[in-house]
Amino acid sequence: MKNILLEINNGIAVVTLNRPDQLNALNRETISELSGLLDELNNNKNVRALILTGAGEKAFVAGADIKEFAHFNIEEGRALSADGQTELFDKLENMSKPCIAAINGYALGGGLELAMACHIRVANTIAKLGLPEVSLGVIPGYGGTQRLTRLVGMGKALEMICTAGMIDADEALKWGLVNHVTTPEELMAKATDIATKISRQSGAAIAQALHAVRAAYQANNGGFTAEIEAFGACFGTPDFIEGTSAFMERRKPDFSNK
Ligand code: DAK
Repeated sequence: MKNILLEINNGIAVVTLNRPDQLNALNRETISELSGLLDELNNNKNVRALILTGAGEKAFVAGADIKEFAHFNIEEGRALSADGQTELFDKLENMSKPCIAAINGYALGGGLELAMACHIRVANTIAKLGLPEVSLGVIPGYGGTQRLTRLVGMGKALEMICTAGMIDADEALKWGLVNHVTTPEELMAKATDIATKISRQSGAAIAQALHAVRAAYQANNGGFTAEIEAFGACFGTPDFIEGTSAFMERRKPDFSNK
């Protein structure tokens, strides 16, 4: 794998997204590598729990790779959102082993969506979490509108999504978006501690527990389809072209609101 590091110790797989010079932004290649790795780890009987984290000091994952998707049209946007959701984000949520996001810095856009598809989240004190997609003329397209709403409720979800703002780790703890906050030095130890406790329990029972808890939300899964359609529609707007161009040109966007 080019963009992912893997270490397995005592039944715990530590998966590190490794594009630190791009703040571990998720490009197609990384999504595809991670998708294949999840299949392998889910089938590996020696692995009992996973920890996902980002390489470097600054970021967990700073989002989907804006440079890669800036030129997509409506159809490509819609298709990619649908593929990404099934290929990676749903797959992660549907794993039969608990996945812990160790959020070691920015978790933005697709990065926060990745953390929210994990089952448990631990953040360090420098973490910043947000869904800034509307600042680019697009909306969260990897399940973020659904998973954030489930985790923190509609009011807080709409505030985060519509302001494109970021919150720090302590605020995320108050919102219920993360389970624990640690110092940067203690982050992996805390995640490992949780994973170790998991690894001492019955794996068969844990797989069933994951299945049962997920079922609490499956009665009304139509929101994911609505998100894909709305996400695709954004790719045809002048605001999307302006938002992504402004990011790449390192300037503030001047939206026409069309
Ligand atoms: N994509 C691509 N490159 C990124 C990136 C991103 N999301 N975030 C950072 N980088 C790159 C920067 O361009 C820069 O690269 P070079 O210019 O050095 O080559 C490098 O990482 C370091 O970033 P900065 O120089 O900007 O570092 P700062 O400390 O000054 O700022 C920052 C850190 C996190 C505040 C800033 O980098 C930032 O605002 N990044 C963008 C955050 C963002 O808006 N993320 C949300 C992206 S939207 C999709 C489905 C879903 C989505 C997209 C598509 N499809 C189905 C197609 C979801 C969309 C998103 O995630």
